Amino acid sequence: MTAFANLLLERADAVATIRLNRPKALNALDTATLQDLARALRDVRRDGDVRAVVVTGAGDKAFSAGADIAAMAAMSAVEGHAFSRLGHEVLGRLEALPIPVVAAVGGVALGGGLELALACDLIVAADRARLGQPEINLGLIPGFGGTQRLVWRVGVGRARELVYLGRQLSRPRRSASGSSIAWCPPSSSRPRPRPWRRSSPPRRRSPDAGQARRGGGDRGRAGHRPALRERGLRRRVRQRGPRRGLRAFLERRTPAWKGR
Ligand code: DAK
Repeated sequence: MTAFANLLLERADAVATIRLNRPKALNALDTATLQDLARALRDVRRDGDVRAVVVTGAGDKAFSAGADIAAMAAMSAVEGHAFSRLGHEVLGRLEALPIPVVAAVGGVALGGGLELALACDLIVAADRARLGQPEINLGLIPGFGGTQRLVWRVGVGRARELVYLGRQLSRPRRSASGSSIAWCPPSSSRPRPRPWRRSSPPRRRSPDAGQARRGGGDRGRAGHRPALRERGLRRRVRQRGPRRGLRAFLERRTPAWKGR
């Protein structure tokens, strides 16, 4: 096992588990955590024996509650832009791994936390998990490529509900076929991150599977890289709305919005 400051990297058999390890802050993503994630991904890429990756969060409550609100509240516009850039870059590297990646979501996956899960190939969610993009409540928009990846994953209508209205996804009462999220049955408190059968673990499969998937499976969206809309993002971080929202969260009160 490798222990980074805010993250653990474990290897069992041919599966590498990347565990965000800031449970007291609900595994919120700050610059140091994103940098740790980049380091862990570099190690995974160098390890030729890894056939699958599981990304998860420490503790029972959260996969990740998103970008670190306290850290963002203290950022200048330039720092905010660099933070967003780093998030894009690291999630892009995760998405580009030539092996299947599973997000095992045991609690909340909100904001940047859901964006992290969306950069994984599969999302396996515990019964009590909640997934959403609540940035709108903070005067922000998803800043790590979620606006694009969410549309690819759940369709444009559902994505708009999540992003514009801040709605959250929880386990549907009836299992909907074709759902892009695998919900675990009510009896299971933790997600079973291994969607493969015991008789057919990743080591038993051709390593080409991941390569094939990268080459063919996602061809429909080739050329549609998540846009880091620099001017738009820079404008957002300079505006007062986000500041108001971020501060209100930290002070545990409802933000008083002004203007449109
Ligand atoms: N960041 C930092 N700390 C967080 C956090 C977060 N996102 N979420 C929770 N925490 C901390 C809390 O402050 C609290 O810390 P202490 O007070 O104990 O020190 C601790 O985690 C436990 O949280 P709660 O006491 O609130 O726990 P509850 O069970 O009552 O509530 C909750 C759990 C997940 C419902 C609640 O914590 C919550 O609503 N959290 C915020 C979720 C959220 O809004 N996520 C979105 C974050 S914004 C951009 C760049 C990036 C982004 C956007 C734009 N640009 C540059 C343009 C990304 C944005 C986001 O992801």
